[in-house]
Amino acid sequence: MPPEEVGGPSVPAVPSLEDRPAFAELQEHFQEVRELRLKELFGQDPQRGVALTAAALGFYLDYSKNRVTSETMRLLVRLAQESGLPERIEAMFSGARINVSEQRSVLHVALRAPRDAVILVDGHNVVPQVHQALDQMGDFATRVRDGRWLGHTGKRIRNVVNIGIGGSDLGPMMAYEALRDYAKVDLALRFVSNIDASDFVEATRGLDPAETLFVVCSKSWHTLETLTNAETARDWLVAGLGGERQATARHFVAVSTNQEGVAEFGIDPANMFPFWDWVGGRYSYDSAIGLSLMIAIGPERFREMLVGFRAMDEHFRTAPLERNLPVLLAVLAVWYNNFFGAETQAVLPYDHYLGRFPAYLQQLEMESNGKHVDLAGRTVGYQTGQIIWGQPGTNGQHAFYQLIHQGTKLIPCDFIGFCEALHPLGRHHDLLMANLLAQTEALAFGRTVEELTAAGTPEWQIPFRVCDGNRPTTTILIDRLTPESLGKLVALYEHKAFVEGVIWGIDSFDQWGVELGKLLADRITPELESRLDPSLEHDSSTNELIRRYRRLR
Ligand code: G6Q
Repeated sequence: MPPEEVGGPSVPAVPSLEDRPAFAELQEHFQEVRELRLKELFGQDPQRGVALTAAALGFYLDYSKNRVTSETMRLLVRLAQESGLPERIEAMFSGARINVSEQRSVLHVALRAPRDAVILVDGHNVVPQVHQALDQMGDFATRVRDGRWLGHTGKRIRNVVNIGIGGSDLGPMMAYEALRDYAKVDLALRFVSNIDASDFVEATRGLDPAETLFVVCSKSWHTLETLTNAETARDWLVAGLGGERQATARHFVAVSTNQEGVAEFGIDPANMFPFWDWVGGRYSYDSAIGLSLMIAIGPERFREMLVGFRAMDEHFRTAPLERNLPVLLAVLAVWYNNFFGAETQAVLPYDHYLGRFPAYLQQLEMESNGKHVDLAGRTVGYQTGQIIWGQPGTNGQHAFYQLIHQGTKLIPCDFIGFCEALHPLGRHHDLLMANLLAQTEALAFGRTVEELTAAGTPEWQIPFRVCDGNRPTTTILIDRLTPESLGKLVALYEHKAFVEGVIWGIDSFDQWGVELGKLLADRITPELESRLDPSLEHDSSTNELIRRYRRLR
């Protein structure tokens, strides 16, 4: 048992993963089912495709094409139960400091709580400040959209450039792409994140500074990339507006928890939008970090998105574990990760607007659950964290699906599709969805020697063309891509990552590895920039690379 105290908040007294009774049962059960084939499972139970499904909030989750039986699901849900999941869900929703290594509450759910909800952090209800910030954002976004907020020279704002990185970039960018069809057409939204100047140059290429608003997003206001890009943006703007430094007042707003830092940079605190240390960066795009998105889609649509988030929060908090969508996705992930030894999972949205969704999930899952110690700080003896990757269908089919169909690796896939088309042009949507369905069918059932022979395939070619099948997939069918359904979808995966973390017994809400990366470059930068040859004390490889770069820069 982990100790009750880790020098900070208490950690739940739950046995380590491998010591939970359901884990041992699952290990035995795995030996019985590992060789089972989906074809047989479907053959034995003609209702399987109806039985192994769950539906809620307009989402239909079909997990029947996974290498599981009802017994597997029962044991996996029991494992979640034995991990203390119900208590941990309550702990998160009620503001307990479940981010143990940073001793913080984890309250992205408060960002979408209704106005009259009460969520206490240190005895203080945080919901009113959430709504105050939303109102402030709504007021500002409306003024930019309807032209009451003008640039320094009196021109209307036509371009919004979001400057931020990681959690302060991926969320708003993904959601803007996802909801582009709902965005104001005469307002362009662009994103700058990389320290590489090419990013800034391309994002601002062709823009008129007099019509451009920069939204600088940084929770800490200490992030090298964001502050460097913000300074470059300020220089670009001042130069473009005839050197008038005071011009920045109408062209820069900030989103941060660090008021002092923002003021020091020269942004009027009146143009600063707050969020709080109980919101993790990768869980923050429904806070003020979504300001640029709100400017693009409008406050009403943004609130619809929050309604979607909230509906999934409620579902997650109240639905029985065996019908709880985030729980089902999470236990399946644990099944493949910890029993089949799968290292990666593909997420394949069949919607072009969700092009950035896999990249967004990559951070959500990999930063949350890429951890090697449990809540008590002890090294874990099992795999955590999945590698998430993917591309929207059908493009991926013509690229990497080959390896999923016929390669040697097991890659469970989530297929995400929408029943109603946003653009009902010709046959496009039916063709798109036919591809989604066909892929899940092909991955599950493959193509056998007999089928190939019957189709007249030359015998010598058959081994190359056989598709084994038995490749697991989960299909998520959603009515339509709207702000509300996007909110539900994101919350679904947020809570999935949380459940996995609870089962693995890790802190899904810190990111010390990212912090280390932030420190390291600070030491090398002066060595690259120094006019005199610096004395280098790195390893021989790093020393030589620095010397070569200095010679050629
Ligand atoms: C997210 C991470 C990380 C963070 C960025 C930007 O959960 O903490 O991706 O969002 O490093 O940090 P700032 O918002 O503080 O600039």
